[in-house]
Amino acid sequence: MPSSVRHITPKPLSSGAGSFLVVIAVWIVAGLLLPLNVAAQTPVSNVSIEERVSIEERKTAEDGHTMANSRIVIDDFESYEEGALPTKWRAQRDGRLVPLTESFFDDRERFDVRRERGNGFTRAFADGEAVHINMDNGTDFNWDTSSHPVLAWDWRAVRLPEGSREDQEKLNDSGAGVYIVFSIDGVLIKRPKIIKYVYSASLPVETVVTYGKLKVIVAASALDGSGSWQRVERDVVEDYRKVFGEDAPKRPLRLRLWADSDNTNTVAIADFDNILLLPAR
Ligand SMILES: [Ca+2]
Ligand SMILES: [Ca+2]
Repeated sequence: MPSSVRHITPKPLSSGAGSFLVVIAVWIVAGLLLPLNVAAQTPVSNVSIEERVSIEERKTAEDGHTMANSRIVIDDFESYEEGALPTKWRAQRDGRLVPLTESFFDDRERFDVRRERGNGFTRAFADGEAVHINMDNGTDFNWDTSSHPVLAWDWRAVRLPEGSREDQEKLNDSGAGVYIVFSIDGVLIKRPKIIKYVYSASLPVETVVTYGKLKVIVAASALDGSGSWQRVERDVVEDYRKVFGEDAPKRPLRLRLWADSDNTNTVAIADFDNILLLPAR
């Protein structure tokens, strides 16, 4: 800024010459500042609206691309203290999900978080009971089967319900289950379409058992052993087409981890970890 501007001394407004000098000073200062303002805005105003839209579109496309190509961790059970309840998940009451609290559990049914060699996981325990924890798609996690058709998880059958068989209603218990509610159809009578992946005590892997719109798919079997961790990856879009004969909904409604031993009145203990959504293979 030229030094002449700084040295202007305002005079009382009552003086005609003073008023004139003030007007001149304001005019000079405004004239000098205006280019500074314009300069300060230049980086923004030089980018046209079209260019800005194009930058935003590119950014969004890149984000979408990254999302579509990366795995989504629903829960790896690392964020909880040992012995805590896995509270990212919720209990179901009257069909709705509500916060998971101790009031849902007792000495015959429980889900809690354990640690082994530093790794956190959740353990389901059911003594003559059925127990589950749930997440709703869109609220608790975000699942689009068109970008992420594969649901993966690790599980370990510590104790499977003795004598259970998913293909006989009276013996229908599964020591471990991963259950997806895809849709609920019907106005008066609600009919959910469900796939329940189970760790069966008795049936071979890939067995499918139908209970109306509930399809049970054996994803692991005690026939192949139990007691150690197993990784399961299921293309649910492919499985859905196989069991329902149609395209899977893009947005399943609910995900559930499950253990039951109520029909055989025995004990089931199962561990779950690394619940993931994977992009198309
Ligand atoms: Ca873990
Ligand atoms: Ca049962």
